[in-house]
Amino acid sequence: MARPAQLGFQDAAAPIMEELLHLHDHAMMVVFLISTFVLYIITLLITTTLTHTETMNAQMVETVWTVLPAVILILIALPSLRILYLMDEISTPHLTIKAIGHQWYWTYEYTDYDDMTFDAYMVPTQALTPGTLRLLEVDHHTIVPVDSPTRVLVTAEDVLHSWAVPALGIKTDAIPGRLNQTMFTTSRPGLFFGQCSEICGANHSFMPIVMESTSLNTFEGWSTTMIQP
Ligand SMILES: [Cu+2]
Repeated sequence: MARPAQLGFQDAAAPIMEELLHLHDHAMMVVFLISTFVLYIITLLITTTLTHTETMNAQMVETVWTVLPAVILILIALPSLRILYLMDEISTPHLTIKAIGHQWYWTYEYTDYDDMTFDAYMVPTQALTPGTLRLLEVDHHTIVPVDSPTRVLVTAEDVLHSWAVPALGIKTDAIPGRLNQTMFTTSRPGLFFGQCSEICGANHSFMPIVMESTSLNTFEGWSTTMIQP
């Protein structure tokens, strides 16, 4: 989860998120290099008396300052495209969850089971128990087995919402009449918090998402209690 005054990303809980963190660090290195270089040039310009102000031709340096930025852009674009296609890949999921956005709660359907569906409402502040998180806790966690490829089908029933869990590297629009598909595999057990990420109305801030990654045994025990008679 996010900490107060946090500057970077949350720790990755899925392989795709680790890839995204690497891309971010890679891009930031390029940014720092360019910024340092530009700062150096600016310092030179304001501390040096300029000479050769009549120069009209500089073929060599013009070639370099055209080609070099292009190469740098390609060095950022290629790893980015690689992750884009990795995120798009839906490989034989072990489990499918349908997340439906409502004003203002999420409904989850485990479509591999008959009649396994529940609503997840935020726990109001006055009903919180010690150790739970204000504005992030929900009454029903969405539980998945750890290390299992899980597919999420995201849609909405009323207005636009967005199903987002930063630690898993997921943000998918929930659109009425459309079924968006995304995929994640949790790499460790834990609670991963997210929030609706598309302004959807008065209680947009109060429809959080809690993904709980547990062992397969715990998941199976929980799923039998959740199936409606
Ligand atoms: Cu929403």
